[in-house]
Amino acid sequence: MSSVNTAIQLITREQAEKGAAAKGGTCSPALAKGPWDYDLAEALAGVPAYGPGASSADPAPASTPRQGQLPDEYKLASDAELGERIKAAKATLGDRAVILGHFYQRDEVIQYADFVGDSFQLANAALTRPEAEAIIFCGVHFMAETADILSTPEQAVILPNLAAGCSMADMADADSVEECWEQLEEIFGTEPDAGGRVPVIPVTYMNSSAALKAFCGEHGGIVCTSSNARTVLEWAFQRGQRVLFFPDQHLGRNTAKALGVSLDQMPMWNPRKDLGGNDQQALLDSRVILWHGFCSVHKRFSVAQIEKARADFPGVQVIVHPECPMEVVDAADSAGSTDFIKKAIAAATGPTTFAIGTEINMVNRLAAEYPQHTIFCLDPVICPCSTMYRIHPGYLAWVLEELVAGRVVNRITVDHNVQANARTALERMLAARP
Ligand code: CIZ
Repeated sequence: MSSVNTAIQLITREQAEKGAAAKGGTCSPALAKGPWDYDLAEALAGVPAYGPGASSADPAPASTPRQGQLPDEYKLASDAELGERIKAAKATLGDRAVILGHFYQRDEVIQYADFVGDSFQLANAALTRPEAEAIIFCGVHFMAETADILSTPEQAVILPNLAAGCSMADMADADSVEECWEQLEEIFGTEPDAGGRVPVIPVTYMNSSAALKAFCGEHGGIVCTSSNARTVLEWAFQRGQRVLFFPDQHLGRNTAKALGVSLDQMPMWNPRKDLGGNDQQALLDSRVILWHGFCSVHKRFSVAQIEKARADFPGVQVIVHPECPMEVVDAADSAGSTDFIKKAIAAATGPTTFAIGTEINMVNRLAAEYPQHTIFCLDPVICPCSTMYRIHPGYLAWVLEELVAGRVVNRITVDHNVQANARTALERMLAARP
């Protein structure tokens, strides 16, 4: 099977030649170009954007990091030349550098990764390489921050394209969460109830800035991943009367619903409105206050797609990610993290048809890895994660060759005080037991 990027190139070329007659579809023909076009466009316009792909319509905050211009030699090099340069630089650096590739990253980059996994698996994988001076994270900004928090101060974590952020993570910023917290304190006070449970426990998804992880560490809260969200919510309910969950409303809602929390006990907090757009009673009655954030890749999945998959492939197993809307999770056969999806496919004994609701690069890689099964993405339109897309082999070659020359570029460093509190929230997650 060809990579997602090759498929996009083909679709775009066919569309240019045959127009409407072309087969297949991508959400943006701009995905066929090099991401450096967007580095430049943003520099010229003076406003950041997430670029083509699923998050293209999400507004990027003004503070979003931007990537300077990649030297022309990397933009003009062929894939084969970039491959040779990456391999040569990697060989020269040896154990001094480790390359981490997220499941949602393009194949053209993943082929050079020493470890492939989810954000937390990758941060932990880096811990097995303490001799590495540089950790090159081919993922997005919050993942590189987590790796910096967990790695030693001597290790430099590098994000090959600084514009590789996460639109969901950006939907909850530290100022808005602080403001929300103050309003909640005014309503609930700060005193525990007779059972010793505090009014609110903040829980942040791994897909959030280090500042929000630190906020949780400082306020008795915790981090969760999509693999352990249930355990973490149980931990929080043992200690608090209610939870403030950010930034992903869908993971929060799907997990709380599975724990028996009713939908009317889950008001949504819109940071642009007073009291998040709620009346005081709704907040007093709440068990989980959901932040108004979402993933634009997972938002694309629908019940209609599941119905079509079931009609086209009787007996199909539908597995979706818990960042999908509740109706989609309810209609699927099962829901779970990227690791859950991978393990569910690995565990299938006989040839099985799987329709998967998560990012296309991961789905296509699973399809190539398990040819005995039929595996396809529920979304018929190829629309990868916009921010993962910002990492191209050209940027990987550049950061590696800079390291060979003794220069560290694109280092992600989390402030010392932020690190300490964020680590507290991560350690609580590691210690949490169901
Ligand atoms: O934690 C991750 O890497 C993400 C983005 C999702 C997941 O389910 O692994």
